[in-house]
Amino acid sequence: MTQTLQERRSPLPSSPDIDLFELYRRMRVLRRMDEVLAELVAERLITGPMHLGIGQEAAGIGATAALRPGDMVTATHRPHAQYVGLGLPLGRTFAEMMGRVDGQCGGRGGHMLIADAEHGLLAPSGIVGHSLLFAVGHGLAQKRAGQGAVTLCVTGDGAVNSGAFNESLNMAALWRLPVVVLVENNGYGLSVRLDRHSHQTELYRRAAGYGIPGEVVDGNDVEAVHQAVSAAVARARDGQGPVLVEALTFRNNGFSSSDRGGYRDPDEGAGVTDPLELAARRLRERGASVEELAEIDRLAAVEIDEAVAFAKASPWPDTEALFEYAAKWDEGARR
Ligand SMILES: Cc1ncc(C[n+]2csc(CCOP(=O)(O)OP(=O)(O)O)c2C)c(N)n1
Ligand SMILES: [Mg+2]
Repeated sequence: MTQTLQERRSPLPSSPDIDLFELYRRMRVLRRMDEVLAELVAERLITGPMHLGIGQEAAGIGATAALRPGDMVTATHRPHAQYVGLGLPLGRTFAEMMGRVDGQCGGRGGHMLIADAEHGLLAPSGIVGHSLLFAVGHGLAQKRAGQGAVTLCVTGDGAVNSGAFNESLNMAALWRLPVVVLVENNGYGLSVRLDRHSHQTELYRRAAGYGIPGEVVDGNDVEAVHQAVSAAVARARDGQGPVLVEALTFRNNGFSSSDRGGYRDPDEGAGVTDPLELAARRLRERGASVEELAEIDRLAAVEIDEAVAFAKASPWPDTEALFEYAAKWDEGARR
């Protein structure tokens, strides 16, 4: 078992027949990543806002595991599950978050704006709802290319009342684009509770308005998410158009590192299923030993430690080069 886990240390490409062990391993790596990121923010080795996904691991990990190489993902300001799920090299990812030169974007993107075309992650955006606009573009290109590739568009409950959400879903449906929209419904858009910004709180029902299938799934159950998104992806790949999947989950943390709190009941999270505990319990019921699970945890911690060490050793970008780069973009924008 240990041998197998060692082999699994570097993230595998996504595969439709992935097992719960691998899904659990990815969630463990992601949880550890976010825990360590909170420490790096406290140490001011990372500055700027930080959006963690502790408690929401199952949605992003289950969904990305339904993809295959050549597929595309558009993410939000809370994208770490996509980074881990798509198998981004985490040393470079931490370097990016710490503003170092070895980051995927040379340290210019920060934690939420990592683009990594090789791993199927393009056009990140911190603008709420924009992941849908990009997904329509990718989906149209994929449909024209005719290779059967699919775009997974991750968005949050906070985006559902944006114009972009409505316009994109309408176009995706009209053109039968190979797009799967995953709404990570964690009950809050920033500090606003879902029932205060949306009269219809069962978000999957909106699919009916676009004439596409809509499904709701337990977003804390990684296997349930994986299954639902796999079925939606298969349908999209088959040319039958978009599907809206709502994953019900819970945001354990504040909105970001700058959250001042005071807008929710401290007991709200009581009794909410922890996705990692659920998966571990299920693995135990299926015969995994305590030691095997502990080994997954240990290896996840080692993987993150190594990624952080890589990032800390990475140099800062050259200041002159940063100015030159910014000036080049300014010039492009003026043209
Ligand atoms: C168009 C736009 N409006 C407002 C914001 C500020 N903003 C950033 S994230 C966010 C809430 C997003 O909520 P949700 O989509 O549910 O994602 P979550 O933070 O819950 O993961 C808001 C209002 C923004 N980035 N873009
Ligand atoms: Mg939300």
